[in-house]
Parts: sequence; structure tokens; C-alpha cells
Amino acid sequence: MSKCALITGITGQDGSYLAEYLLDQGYEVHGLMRRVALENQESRAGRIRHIAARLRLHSATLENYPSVFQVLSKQRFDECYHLGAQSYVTDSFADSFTTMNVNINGTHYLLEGLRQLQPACRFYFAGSSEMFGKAHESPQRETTPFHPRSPYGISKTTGYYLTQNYREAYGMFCCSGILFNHESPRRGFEFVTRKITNAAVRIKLGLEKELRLGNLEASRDWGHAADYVRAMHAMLQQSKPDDFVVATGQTYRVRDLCELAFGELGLDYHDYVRTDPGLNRPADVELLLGDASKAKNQLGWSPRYSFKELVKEMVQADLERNRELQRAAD
Ligand code: NAP
Ligand code: G4F
Repeated sequence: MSKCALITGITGQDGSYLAEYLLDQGYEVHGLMRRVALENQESRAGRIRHIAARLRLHSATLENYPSVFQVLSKQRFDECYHLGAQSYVTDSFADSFTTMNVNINGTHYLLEGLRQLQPACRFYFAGSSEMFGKAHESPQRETTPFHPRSPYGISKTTGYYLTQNYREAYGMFCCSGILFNHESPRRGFEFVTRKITNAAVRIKLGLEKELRLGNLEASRDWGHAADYVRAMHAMLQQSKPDDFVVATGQTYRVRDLCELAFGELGLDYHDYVRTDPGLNRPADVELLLGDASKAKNQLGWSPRYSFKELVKEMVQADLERNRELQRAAD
């Protein structure tokens, strides 16, 4: 019989790649999706439109227990991938209370709902390298102490400890993936990779003149989302629940990303990128670099995409999309 999985955050970048991956593995895939007030519902859930007919979507929010409870009451799941979150660090400073509510309480509601209704369901929590924050050592691994630098980082650290506590206190199969930054052509436009690839393309096409960015010296360990969802799945196939760092082991500055993305289009980023102090965060994470040896050794996981391939794919996808928009406007 095929396995049944629930994905929270199925409309997001990772949710869409994970849904595709699980469908390919023969899973029955369910997703939790909240209602949003859009004039045109066609533009809703664009990342999963191509697979929507194969998914079972449940209307719910992570913001209250009854909403989560009603989804868990009507369907039995073998695995639950909890990806739903307010995931944008900048916004977590602007609206820390929503971030805390969705990311901490949402995780707690789901864990408690599973404990009450489906304690055998395996649980994946989307932890983050933002938990390391002002990192105490480099590279960061599973044993590196946490030092979060944003409301988002604090919320994810709390989610990590909730997940650990449900594993230790109730014997549930609960895992946290401590994932470093991962991107793709489906990345939201507010994140720095997509902001850069899209702007570089629009400058190349004569649609924009410059790109304003904040901290160009911040370094991140950037991988591809399609690689990282394989690690999430592998964690829940282990004989024992555990936590894993997922990263490429290479770090680049935002500045390096600009050079590569603009260079892909034959442009020199110095001519177009302007720094804007208004885009700096109250506290930033300066350097992230992950050591994924444990995931490599125990899960047999390693990334397939290089940083260069990732940036190239994102630039090409933005080029095609912007050209299509131009054609449609003509
Ligand atoms: P994303 O694209 O921002 O997707 C977030 C998802 O959460 C969306 O489906 C969103 O739904 C949903 N969501 C937000 N608030 C919700 C609520 N109140 N109720 C129900 N659903 C809600 O994020 P992502 O990049 O795919 O990341 C997936 C998870 O991994 C997140 O938890 C993120 O914090 C974590 N993470 C990401 C990275 C990374 O580099 N991408 C690294 C480490 C950890 P809507 O479509 O309705 O907004
Ligand atoms: O792309 P970012 O917004 O990603 P950030 O803050 O690293 O968070 C992402 O990765 C985390 C994993 O480590 C996830 F948990 C989280 O959900 C999210 O997916 O910013 C990356 C860096 C930062 O240092 C930021 O200050 O880029 C710097 N940056 C410089 N100028 C900018 C900008 N970031 C954004 N978003 N926009 C700018 O204009």
C-alpha cells in the first residue's frame, strides 16, 4: 500500500519540490493550505499548479489548534513534513509576534495534534541554519551551540526544542533538519538570491536600471531546494529519529552571488548594484557554513547541484519568464 504524507507549507518553494518528489516515490500526498484573499485565485499556488490534480489539499491555518486538529482528525498519515512558516527573516523583525505565533505555536499544535491522534506518524521539522546565527564555530554541525540573531531564528530554535521534546518525552519519531539556505527558480522574490537573479535579468532586458541591496559581505552556504527535499525524506526513512545538518560545505558572499548572476548575462555588477543601509537588518548573520558529514554518512545524502549551476538555472529561468512577460505585454 502506498504511504500517505502531509506537507504543511505545500505552496512554498520546498513544499512544491517535496510534493513532486513524494509523488514520484508513489506517495499519496496531502497538503495544508490556508485561504488568502486574492482577486484572481488562478495566481494562487502557482508552484504546485502542475501537480494540483494529484494532490489532496486541506484548507487550514497553522495559527490555531482546532484548524490543525480537524485536518489530523479526518485522515491518517504515515509521515508529516512541517514546512509551513513565516520564513522571511527581515519580516520577522517587522512582525515578530506573527512570526513567533505561526512558527512556534504552529509547530506545537501540529506536534500535540499528532500525539493525541496519530502518535505513530513520523514528523519532520524544518529547522534552519539561522539557529546558529552568530555562530560559535565554523563550519557549523549538529553539536554547534545555537545563537539566533532574529525573531525568526528564535522561533526556529524553539521549534527545534519542541521537536526534540516530543521525541524524548513521548517516544515519537520526530526529526529536525537543520537546513542551510537553499534556493531555486521557485524562490520567493524577497530573498536575496532571487532578488538578484531577477533584477540582473530585468537590467539586461532594459526593464530596470539598478539593484539596491543591504549587506553585501554576508556569507551563506547556498544549495538547491531540489537536493534538500531528498534529505528531508531520507531522515524519516531511518530506523531511529535524529537531527541532521544539510548543507553544501561551501560559502559565498552576497557580493559573489552578484558577480556570478550579472556575469552570467555578460554584465559587471559594479555598474548596477547600489548599497542601501535601509535594507540592513537590526542584527544580521554574517557567516554560515555547514558541515553535512552526518547526513552524508548516515543518510547517504549529498548535493548534486553546485553553486554555479544553481545561479545559472535561476538566471536562465528568470530570463525566460521576463521575456514571456515582455511578449505578453507587446
Ligand atoms: P516559503 O517558500 O516561504 O514557504 C512557506 C510556506 O508556509 C508557504 O506554503 C506558506 O503558505 C506557508 N505558511 C506560512 N504561514 C502559514 C500559516 N499561518 N498557515 C499555513 N501555512 C502557512 O518557505 P520555503 O523556502 O519553502 O521553506 C520551507 C520551510 O523551511 C520553512 O519553514 C522555512 O522556515 C524553512 N527553511 C527554509 C530554508 C531555505 O533556505 N529555503 C532554510 C532553512 C529552513 P502561503 O503560500 O499561504 O504563504
Ligand atoms: O536571502 P535572505 O533573505 O536569506 P536568510 O536571511 O539567510 O534566510 C533564509 O535562509 C535561512 C537558512 O539559513 C532560512 F531559514 C530562512 O527561512 C530563509 O530562507 O538573506 C541572505 C543574506 C542576509 O545576510 C541578508 O542581510 O543576504 C543579505 N542581504 C543583503 N541585501 C539581503 C539583501 N537579503 C535580502 N532578502 N534582501 C536584500 O536586499
